[in-house]
Amino acid sequence: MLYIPGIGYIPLSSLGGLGQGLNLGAARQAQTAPNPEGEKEWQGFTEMPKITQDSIMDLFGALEEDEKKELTILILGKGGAGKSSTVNSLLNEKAATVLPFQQDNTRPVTYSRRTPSGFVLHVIDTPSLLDQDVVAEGRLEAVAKCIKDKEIDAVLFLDRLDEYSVGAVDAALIKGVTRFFGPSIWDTTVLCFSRGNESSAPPGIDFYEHVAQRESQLKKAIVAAGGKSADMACALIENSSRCPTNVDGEKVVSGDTPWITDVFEKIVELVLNSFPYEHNPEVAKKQSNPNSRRKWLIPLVLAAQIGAKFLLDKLLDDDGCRGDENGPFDAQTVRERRQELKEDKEDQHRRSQKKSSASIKVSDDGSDDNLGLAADEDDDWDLEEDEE
Ligand SMILES: Nc1nc2c(ncn2[C@@H]2O[C@H](COP(=O)(O)OP(=O)(O)OP(=O)(O)O)[C@@H](O)[C@H]2O)c(=O)[nH]1
Ligand SMILES: [Mg+2]
Repeated sequence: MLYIPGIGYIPLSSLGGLGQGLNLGAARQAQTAPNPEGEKEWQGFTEMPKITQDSIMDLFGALEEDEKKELTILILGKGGAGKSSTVNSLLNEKAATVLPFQQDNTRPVTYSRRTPSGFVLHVIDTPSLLDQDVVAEGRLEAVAKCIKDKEIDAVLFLDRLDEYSVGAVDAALIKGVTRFFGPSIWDTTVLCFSRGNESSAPPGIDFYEHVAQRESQLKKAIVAAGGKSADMACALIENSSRCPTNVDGEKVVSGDTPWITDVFEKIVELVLNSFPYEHNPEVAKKQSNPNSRRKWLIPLVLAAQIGAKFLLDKLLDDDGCRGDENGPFDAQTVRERRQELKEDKEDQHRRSQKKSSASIKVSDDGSDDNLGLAADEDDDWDLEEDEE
């Protein structure tokens, strides 16, 4: 080990041999590189069961027919949800670091790029977005930086199937994601449950009932945070090496679903039917502010209400001129009634004009202090309401 002030201890092996000269800038960069480009051949693909390879190639072929030559997948979820393990399972490689006993929140966003037969697959693994149960703004920023100017075709939002409810921490995470990325991020999301094997259901509860329950809880939390979840697909994942396999060697969940193909299928279906997500902080801020959403509708609704009231008043008045509970009036009575109604209205109008000019006179004099004070108090009240 070599100690370099400002950098710390560096293993000699990482310096590539002392004879090659010490490039300290490069050594520092190697230690802190936030986003190593993980571009390489997709070795793990050739080691997948043949039937999985064929299915994935068919799915990528469907995207290519739709003129899409790249697929970018972003993985989000709380610490320990199984994000990195899922990246490794989907790529069938050890691309992301998995820590068995602790959450490593210091690890940056990990970016993997694979190029199977000319198609480009990008997978972005993220650290937990929570720090001690509180949404970590810095990590949200780090993810935003990594996906800047990128089209995200699908987000996999991961949670654990062996948990039984959406707790306050999960709700805070969902709210944080919605606030930071905007509610539209959920339009590009597939909900995924890791530990998707049958033993993850609580004792005595049917497995499928448990899955439906977990799915509905999470979707409710997404809707409560301002997102949409009606069409959101849901997939089960089992990253454990003990995951059962079918006769073709594919890992299966819920009886006989080869889950890797299933996840890719749901991703591709989503991509073919929706627009990719692009992070724009301004748009996200606007979308997630409930006060600014649909504000433009307020004057239209008010105008419609006033118009409807005016029409209804007119219809009711005219109805009273045309008849009563004993039946319709003759033409002469209708004319007389309408004339009476017109005179009544003119009279009312004159009276209200007189009243308002009289009240202006009183406040101009300043002779009635109480009246002036009450008006001031009313004004203050109006102002507070406006500010709200
Ligand atoms: N049995 C089982 N264990 C899993 C599964 N997915 C992940 N694990 C285990 O859960 C632990 C955490 O998994 P990770 O993949 O590191 O989780 P993560 O979401 O990346 O966690 P952070 O990076 O800390 O946010 C590891 O011990 C994994 O082996 C799964 O589907 N089944
Ligand atoms: Mg991880």
